[in-house]
Amino acid sequence: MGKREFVWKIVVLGDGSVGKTSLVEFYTHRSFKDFYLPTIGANHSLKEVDLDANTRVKAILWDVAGQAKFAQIRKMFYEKAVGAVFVFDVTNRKSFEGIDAWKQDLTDVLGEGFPSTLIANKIDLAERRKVTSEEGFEKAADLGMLYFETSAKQGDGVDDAFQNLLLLLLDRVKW
Ligand code: G3D
Ligand code: MG
Repeated sequence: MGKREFVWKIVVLGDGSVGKTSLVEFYTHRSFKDFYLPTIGANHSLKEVDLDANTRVKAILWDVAGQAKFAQIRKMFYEKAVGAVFVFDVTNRKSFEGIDAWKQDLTDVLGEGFPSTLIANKIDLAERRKVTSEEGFEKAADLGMLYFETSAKQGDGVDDAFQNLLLLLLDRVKW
């Protein structure tokens, strides 16, 4: 059997400053920068992963700008995505409460049923935490998402979060 290769577009959504760019940067380049210019428009980064001996995935991660205020621009950004990563910051309750609206925004364009992951980021800031693991987990269950907790700064949980989404996507194409 020959090797098969998939190219998947995955969008990374969430409020400004929750760590979207940092997560993508860590996952694709193993680096963390303390200072980022706010994303303008969208960044996209490529990650190539062998999910099994016969399966290579090229994941193109689109990291939306928090300031993408225009529905028409967001729609272009979402088009042809096969999966989504929703991110909130555990020290910012408002970013957690905003997740439903991000999900709805994407659903309006893609329809229901796309595989997605909820990421609770910045767990290194434990003393400033405003959202519990239970709340995060419950939200993910309600919205039909996987759930992972990460620190893009320390790298904790980042690979797991993305890898499990890719495996879920692979499951979909098998059937
Ligand atoms: P965004 O792309 O969602 O807007 P960024 O978010 O990736 O630009 O990150 C926003 C800020 O949060 C950055 O700091 C970044 O360094 C910080 N950050 C991202 N992830 C983590 C994390 O896991 N832990 C901690 N402690 N900080 C994180 P600045 O200072 O540039 O605003
Ligand atoms: Mg950004």
